[in-house]
Amino acid sequence: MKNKIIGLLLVSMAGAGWASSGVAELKGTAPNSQIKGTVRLEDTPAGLSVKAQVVNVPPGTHGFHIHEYGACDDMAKAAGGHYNPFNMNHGDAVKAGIHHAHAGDLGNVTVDASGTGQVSVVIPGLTLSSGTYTVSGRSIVLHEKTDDLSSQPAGNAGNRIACGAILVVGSGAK
Ligand SMILES: [Cu+2]
Ligand SMILES: [Zn+2]
Repeated sequence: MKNKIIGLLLVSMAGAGWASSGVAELKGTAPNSQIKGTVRLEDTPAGLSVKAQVVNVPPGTHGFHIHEYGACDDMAKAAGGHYNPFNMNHGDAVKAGIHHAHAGDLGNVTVDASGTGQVSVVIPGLTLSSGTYTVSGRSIVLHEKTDDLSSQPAGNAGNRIACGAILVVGSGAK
């Protein structure tokens, strides 16, 4: 009986895939920056869930993307461009999907008068670390200005004010 239950458990885990979770700790890119943030990433049946909380950010809307490389040196220029596995134009991956925008085009984070902001999006077709279009080892970048979701090549969002590499912190059945 016990073996049968374990067998069923293994079968159901294999069917669901190995859900995994990750985090990117955002840090301000300027030497004296107080900007901080935490981005939690999780594989869900609907796609990659990305939930961010930021503090000490100037009020307003700020472009928010997955960039290609997990490096934040040189004011986050080391992060490269927006993650773009399908060679698309810049846009809105949340609304249009990863086949009609850069896959890393997560939109904007709205920051209130206290300097705090949060955003929660799900991107179908991306995963944290299993499959083809994975984001672990890439980075999350917060920008100075609003991403207009249409200007090329990056939404006219200005400088990269915070950045953090995406790390896998947990995996397995939940
Ligand atoms: Cu960006
Ligand atoms: Zn883009």
